[in-house]
Amino acid sequence: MQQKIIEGIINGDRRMVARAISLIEDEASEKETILSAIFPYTGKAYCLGITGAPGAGKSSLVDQLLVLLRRQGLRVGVIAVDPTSPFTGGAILGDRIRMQEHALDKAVFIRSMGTRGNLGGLSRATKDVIQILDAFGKDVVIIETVGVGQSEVDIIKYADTTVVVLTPASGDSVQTIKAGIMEIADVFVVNKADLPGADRTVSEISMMLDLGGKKRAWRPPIVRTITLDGSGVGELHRALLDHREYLTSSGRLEKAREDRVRRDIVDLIEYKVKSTIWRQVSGSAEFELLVSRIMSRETDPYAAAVQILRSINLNGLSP
Ligand SMILES: Nc1nc2c(ncn2[C@@H]2O[C@H](COP(=O)(O)OP(=O)(O)OP(=O)(O)O)[C@@H](O)[C@H]2O)c(=O)[nH]1
Ligand SMILES: [Mg+2]
Repeated sequence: MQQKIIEGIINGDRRMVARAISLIEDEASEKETILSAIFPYTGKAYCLGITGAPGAGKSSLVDQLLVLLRRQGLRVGVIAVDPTSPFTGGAILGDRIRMQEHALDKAVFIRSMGTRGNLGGLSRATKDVIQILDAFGKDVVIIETVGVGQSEVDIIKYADTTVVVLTPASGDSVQTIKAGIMEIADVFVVNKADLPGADRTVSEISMMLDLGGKKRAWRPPIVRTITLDGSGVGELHRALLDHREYLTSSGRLEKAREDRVRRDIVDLIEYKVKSTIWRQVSGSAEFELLVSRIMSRETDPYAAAVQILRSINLNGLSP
């Protein structure tokens, strides 16, 4: 079966891609064999991250970008990640409906993912799905994620280019928007520019970029868009191409991807160690005894952690 899935992915079989993604979501043990086997076929896809507040217009923008990317003849994968919603079996309805016309287009693959609170986390799963879509032959993989906290900042770290979508309507002054989100932007979009206050939002972002006065090799452009009539989407597309060109010609793309490999290995080691330890410890009699002894102040968490570590067997780390 694994072999069938692996060959399916490489040969462009959508059903096998969907199967592999389900295995990743289930944290099935087969997933590692599959990811290892397809790895030689990865590294070609360009990864685009789109984040912003709920309802900022991310899906509408992706929808319109898809049209331009398809016109370039590119094959595109879209992963809509919602860290705030539980896993729903592969569908965030709104995204489904809006991107429907592309669903008929065989060169476009759209999939939604929600959180499952598992050890590997949504970030790990997203990374794995990007790999699958890469090996599947997608030229561009777009990750859409709601910008609300740390988790989606982690997700977006897999993107080569990150777009942060803001709106005038949100009433958020730019200063109040989480610093973490502002820092990851390679391109800013002020969407819903048909609504009042767009100019102010643009100038607030611009002022923020000038703060600190440090000279940037890349100053994130600020693009206004109205997805209702598509205005500004062409400009956004050009800004994305410019950023990609900047990354490629400066050698930063290669460097960033190398850094990602480093982080990825560390993450995987941590994940394996953590899950192995947790499988042995969680709910064990020793663990529970230590909890009650800590409660009665016979021992303390520091001593308990050391005691548990001594009894852990890390040989034969589980996947
Ligand atoms: N006025 C106006 N409304 C827009 C514009 N773009 C999107 N909207 C509306 O904003 C709402 C949210 O759009 P989505 O594209 O679903 O936004 P999103 O950021 O993907 O939303 P979530 O995935 O739920 O976080 C929809 O009702 C859109 O019709 C725009 O340019 N102007
Ligand atoms: Mg959306």
